[in-house]
Amino acid sequence: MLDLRSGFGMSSVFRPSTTRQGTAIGSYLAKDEGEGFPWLTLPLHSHANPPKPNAEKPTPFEFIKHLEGCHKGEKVEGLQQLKAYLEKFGYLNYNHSKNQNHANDDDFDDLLEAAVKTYQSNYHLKATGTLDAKTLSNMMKPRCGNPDIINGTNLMRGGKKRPNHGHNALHTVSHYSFFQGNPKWPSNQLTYAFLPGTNSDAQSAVARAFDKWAAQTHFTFSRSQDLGSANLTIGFGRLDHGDQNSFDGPWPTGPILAHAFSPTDGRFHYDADESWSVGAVPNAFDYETVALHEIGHLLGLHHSLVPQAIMYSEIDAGATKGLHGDDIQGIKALYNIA
Ligand SMILES: [Ca+2]
Ligand SMILES: [Zn+2]
Ligand SMILES: [Zn+2]
Repeated sequence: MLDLRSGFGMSSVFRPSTTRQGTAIGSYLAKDEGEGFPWLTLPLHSHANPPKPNAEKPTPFEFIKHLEGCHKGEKVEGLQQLKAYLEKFGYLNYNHSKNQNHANDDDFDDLLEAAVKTYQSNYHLKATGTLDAKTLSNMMKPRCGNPDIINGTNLMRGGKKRPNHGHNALHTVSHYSFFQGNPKWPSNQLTYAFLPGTNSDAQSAVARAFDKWAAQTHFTFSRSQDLGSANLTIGFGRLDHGDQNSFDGPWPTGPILAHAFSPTDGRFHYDADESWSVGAVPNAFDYETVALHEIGHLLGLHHSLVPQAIMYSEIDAGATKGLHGDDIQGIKALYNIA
């Protein structure tokens, strides 16, 4: 396990496999209330019933295969894992519902249908509530581990009201978002440091990503050797790495690539199990592209609805991406920069 800097008051004890809303990656939530995201550590075989953690090698979203065409009223093996997926990213929360007992079963109920519709809206898919092929394939895409919805607030706001007009109609519209409560940094001079074991390719890429954000904002970022005092810390983690937001092994089995905490927490972790690259390399993920996204979180941006924005939650393999007008508008709005 990665040796994270000390002094967070974090616990890495095993958490039971209950999920709840409020697992959002945000300083005020993750430190005190966050619980592990258990679904990704479970075997995803749809035939594993009941699931036996670590009993089998996970396969890439095996449960997805059984779900195409599923809709409300059906009971299909694998829906339980789908619920866990949607719960992890904030779309579903049975805890405050009278249907609480449906959290761990394969019933396609009203709550699940509503969650699927919201997910479809956020990703510019037809909001039918039915698990069509496009919806399922979108769920298999590599993405950031931060949830899209925190405590029931759809951070990718506007998604519900936005019909799918195709890609061209969207790129001029701003759809950036902030963390709940709009947390931000009181200082514009931030320091960053790397956790032990961070390779030089990653360090260089992260430095370039900081330069790109600095060029578009009022921030300056300077490298520090002192992990204890740095505002921002960057490193790698694998599976449960002590911050109660476990990674999930390599894509495509584990679609989460990285995550970062909201201001003023400052932590940004790459999933050590992924294939990383400098630049666009097939089936690998570009350090700098992912760093640009996660630094956006460190500064206070949440996910954007604009697919071209760096703050869009999905990050393609074998591709690079830069800052987009939507990202710049977002950071300027958060910090009131003219
Ligand atoms: Ca992963
Ligand atoms: Zn993200
Ligand atoms: Zn982490």
